Amino acid sequence: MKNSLGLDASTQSLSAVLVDWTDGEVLGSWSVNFGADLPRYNHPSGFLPGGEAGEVHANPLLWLDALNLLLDRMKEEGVDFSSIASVSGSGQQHGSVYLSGDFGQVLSSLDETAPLAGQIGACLTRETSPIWMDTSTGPECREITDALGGADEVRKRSGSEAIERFTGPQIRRFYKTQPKAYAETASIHLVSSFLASVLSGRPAAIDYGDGAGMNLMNLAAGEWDDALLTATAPDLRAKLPEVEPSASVAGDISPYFVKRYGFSPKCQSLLWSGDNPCSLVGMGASRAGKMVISLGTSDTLFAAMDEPLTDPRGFGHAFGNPMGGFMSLICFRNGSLAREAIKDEYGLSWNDFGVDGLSRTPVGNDGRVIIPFVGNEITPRVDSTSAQAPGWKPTAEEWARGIVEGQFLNMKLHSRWLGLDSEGEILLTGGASENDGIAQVVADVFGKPVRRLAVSGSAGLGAAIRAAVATGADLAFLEDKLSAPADGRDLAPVSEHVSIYQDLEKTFAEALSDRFNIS
Ligand code: ADP
Ligand code: XUL
Repeated sequence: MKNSLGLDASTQSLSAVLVDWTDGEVLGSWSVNFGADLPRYNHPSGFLPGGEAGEVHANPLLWLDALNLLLDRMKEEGVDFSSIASVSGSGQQHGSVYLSGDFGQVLSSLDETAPLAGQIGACLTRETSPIWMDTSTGPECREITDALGGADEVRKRSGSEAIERFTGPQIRRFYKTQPKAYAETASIHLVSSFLASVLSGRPAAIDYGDGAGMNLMNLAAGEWDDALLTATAPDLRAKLPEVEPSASVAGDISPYFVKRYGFSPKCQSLLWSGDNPCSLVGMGASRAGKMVISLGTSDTLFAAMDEPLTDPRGFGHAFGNPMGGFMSLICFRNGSLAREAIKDEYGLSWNDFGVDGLSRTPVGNDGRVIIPFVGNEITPRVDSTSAQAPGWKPTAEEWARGIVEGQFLNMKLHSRWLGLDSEGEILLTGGASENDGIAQVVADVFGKPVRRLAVSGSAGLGAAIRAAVATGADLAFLEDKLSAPADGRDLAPVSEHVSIYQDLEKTFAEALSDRFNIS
């Protein structure tokens, strides 16, 4: 057995990448899109539309049906599951799944002739899962902060201030709004540990990478933090899985997958981690010194760190690095979905955001900026219902340029605390990184060369690499082979554009401050 499988349960899709770790080759990749492939769930962008008061939820049964569908498709294509020595995964961060005391028993006696959702569904004590886009927990964040004696204390312990989308505040809101269902909940999993449990046939631990995105783990100790647990909800310790290093094996793969798909009973099922921590590994950036920007549903910027540096302004985070040490993470909620909203509203295509499309407008839109928050933003934390072009009526083409420029000016402004200015280059990944026009704006705004990898799907790849390393493969060899930049796809910053954006950063900061009274 010389292969490892990486699964990526992201916001909009579930993907798989199969890697041969002796040769360092990708053997294939597969994907199920939640909106297009499972329309009966009515999750066109991976979550239930129409949530109120900032709520954004998804149905966890969708993720289980997607897992069956993905593996069914791979089987139909003749994938030899018995060649897989180890499997791990990457989950969208912060989302939580609420389960009854039957979960363990149900997992250990799954009937391989039936889909997972029908069997595990009976264990849910909360029908839907709040996901990372949920901004409904402002009051709960304030309560947790007050109980700890201030934002600095929460940040010192957990690596982040109390954050709306983080799991702890979400759990508190559930406890406050549905106390009976909370009391009936025996265990609370992250998306990552929920799916790791399903694959292992027993409840799995939460790893340091994803566990740090809960406002419940003490980052320095790598353990649940009693003061944070107490401030969040009663009896919470008993409802949480253990927290363990990311490289831990959860167990042999569940007999369900052995019998239904032909996995070897010896296949090792590893803990999963969050999508950003896995992407750090997949991008070959798990050692300090490389900065990654991911343009997925959210836009994120992250880098490995030896020490857990925290953001004094409270927007960025310190998480566990799955390969040891820590990582920084800044997340922008208005990522791909904001670009898509502008594309749809102004009748544009992705080509209009490409090199040719953007060449129809001057770099920097003649010194004018767009505030790119189509919906609520988390970095900075502002409520907004539409993007803004202060004092100006942009054309459709100016909107395309302005939204992208605004997004990366905002990203640059809010990543200064990391002190990464001297880092040599940016590693770019995620769906929108394929677009050369958008990637060039990244290079020009940051004034750094941009490199993209030959393999797409860095989170799934990172999960496959983590699984391979846990069964003896060499990390440096795999990074060298699998996380190699694609030939001819590097982009250099254009110096005239760099100086335009240096000036525009100030204009953008002023526009933000005028509109929202923040810097
Ligand atoms: P996630 O992993 O968060 O589910 P992906 O990294 O797969 O997301 O990125 C999906 C997004 O990529 C889509 O929502 C879409 O907006 C964006 N995308 C895909 N192709 C392009 C393109 N050519 N130009 C810009 N954005 C694109
Ligand atoms: C990170 C975050 C998102 C999700 C979904 O803090 O909220 O990036 O992990 O990708």
